Amino acid sequence: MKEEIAKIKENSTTEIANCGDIKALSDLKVKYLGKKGELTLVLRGMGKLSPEERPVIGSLVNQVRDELDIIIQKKEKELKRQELLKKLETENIDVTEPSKKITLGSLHPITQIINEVEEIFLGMGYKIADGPEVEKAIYNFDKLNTPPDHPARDIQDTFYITDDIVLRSQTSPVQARVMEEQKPPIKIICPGAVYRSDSVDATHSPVFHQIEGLVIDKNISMTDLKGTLEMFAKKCLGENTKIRFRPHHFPFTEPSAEADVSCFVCGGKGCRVCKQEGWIELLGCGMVHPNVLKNCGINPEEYSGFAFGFGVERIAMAKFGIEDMRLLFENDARFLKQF
Ligand code: 2NM
Repeated sequence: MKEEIAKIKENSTTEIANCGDIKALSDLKVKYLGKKGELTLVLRGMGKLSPEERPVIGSLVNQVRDELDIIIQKKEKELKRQELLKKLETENIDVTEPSKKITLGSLHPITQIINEVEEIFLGMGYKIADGPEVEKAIYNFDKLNTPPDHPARDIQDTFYITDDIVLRSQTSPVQARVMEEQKPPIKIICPGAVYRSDSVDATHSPVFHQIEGLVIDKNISMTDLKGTLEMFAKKCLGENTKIRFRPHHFPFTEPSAEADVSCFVCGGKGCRVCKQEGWIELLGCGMVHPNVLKNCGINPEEYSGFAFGFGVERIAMAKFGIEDMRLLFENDARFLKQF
């Protein structure tokens, strides 16, 4: 049996020494030291030995096992080192080679304006609300005091999904939903995409973006509206900006107005951006119509409020000096990266 063990030791030592890769080495480990390995089999055969021989052979096997373990570990280290050296030789990197250019994107001008307006109103204590773009006609129109015979509801002007579901033509349905769900005081702005059946040209697109605002509380008056919008205009367009209000009509507000701001390019003298007017139309606004409050579950005897809305594309075009709205939707990176 001693010879058998010596043979195993000799063979395994040679095989390990000649072994060329990690996988083969691990196979050898199993072959000699594994559960069914050659050394283990020797131990199993010890039953045949005399009681005197057993401990002698047992300790010899253990000694060989320990030796093999050490040889294998050494070999493993050596093979790993060789592998690394080979890698370093074949996979070397030329650190002086010019790298691929990483181009960093930028926020779309529309997103930039929305973010900026959100910051201004968050600073005045407003919350941001949103809602579905595919909306019930009742929220888009009826609750907002826009009756079935109103021209805005014509299929020429609005995209209908079914008779009573539309692509929202304004973000005010979000405000109607908030009025129904929450008790005043309410101070929100609603940014988002809206849809109108318009043909594409330099100033129109069937999808564009709006930001609408709504404030409802006790004793809200037109002075709150004017002060808020003046503050907003100054923060958005510069501290020297002046604002003026002209009477207008909207179905959901009474009284209603449009607001112009002094041209932020020429300061009011007249230039290309304001088309020599000195003023630029900024937004529509008004005191929320009592019917709208009633339709949304708010008592107009107890509460009043103001609302306003504007198109984000128009503001972006004026602010960035973009003359054709289509450029904002074509998403040509060469155009967009200028802003
Ligand atoms: C505008 C102009 C004037 C408006 C009204 C409402 C609501 F929900 F309270 F009735 N939301 N937004 C409003 C008022 C929007 O956009 C030009």
